[in-house]
Amino acid sequence: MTPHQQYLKKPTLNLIQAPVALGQTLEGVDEAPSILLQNGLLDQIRSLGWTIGKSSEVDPHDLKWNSPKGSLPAHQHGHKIKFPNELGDACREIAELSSESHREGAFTLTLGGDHSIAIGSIGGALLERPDLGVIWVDAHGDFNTPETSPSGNIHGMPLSFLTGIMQRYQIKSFDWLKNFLTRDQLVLVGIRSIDPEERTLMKSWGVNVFSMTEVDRFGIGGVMDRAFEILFKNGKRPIHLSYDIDSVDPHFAPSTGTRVRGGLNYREAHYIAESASETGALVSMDLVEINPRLGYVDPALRGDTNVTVEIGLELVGSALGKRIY
Ligand SMILES: [Mn+2]
Repeated sequence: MTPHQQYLKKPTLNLIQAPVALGQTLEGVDEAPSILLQNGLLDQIRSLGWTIGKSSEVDPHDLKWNSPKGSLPAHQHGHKIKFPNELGDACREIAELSSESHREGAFTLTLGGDHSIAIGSIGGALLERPDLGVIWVDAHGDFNTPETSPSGNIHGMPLSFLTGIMQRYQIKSFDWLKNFLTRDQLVLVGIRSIDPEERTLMKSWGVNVFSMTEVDRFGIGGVMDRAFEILFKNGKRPIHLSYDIDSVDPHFAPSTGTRVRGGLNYREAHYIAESASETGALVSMDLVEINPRLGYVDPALRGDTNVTVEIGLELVGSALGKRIY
């Protein structure tokens, strides 16, 4: 069986490894791409009928906290934002690979790293596909700005970059971002932790949020039906799935940096990826925030790493066409 998604020119998948950790403060999230590969990611993708095209790795050289550029946490405009220069450069590199892959008409899979990498993968995709719809699966809002963020960590800000809200801070290292998401291009699913001022910003921008409360109320099927109603309101469009593993309940995905209880259960997590694939419009995916190191520190937690890597691999499989029946 050959996989078919209507906006792709061929059943080929290009892989972007983005071992980026500077968007947050815990070591290890940069190790996820290689661990996913060691655990059979490519064989699984091939077994679903895809051909592996180009595999690229973003240079992790400058992406450590003691980076040779010596960029200490940068505080711009009197507000908090950490490592904007390093992350702007890394995301530009990811964006170039992503836009090239979208132009080629292949499926684009980007492995983080922390969620800051989505500024690159989606920002690059938007250069080729300005009408891209995005399903953002997350425990958090990811809508912070240097003014609303308690930490200054960019992994909590990617949607402010991608919606253009961040333009007013004139962060030069991100000036390659050209196209931005509008309200009807973005839905958030699985949300359960939002910073107070971030919430105000999200409400004023008018983002479509399906929090865990809506998952309880409508079931995950009802939530995804409503999500696609919004994204396809004016007809079909290509879809990107940005999957933060912290959306999944820590019981099923413990090895991640910012765990929040009350998340997606195992089947809900899969249904999101399956339903995105079933639209026939899925063109790209991010898988981010798996931190294998959080399972290494304590040998007793070794099993945590294994189950988290495993569910990450399975979610990619579901997005690429794996079905129960
Ligand atoms: Mn996130």
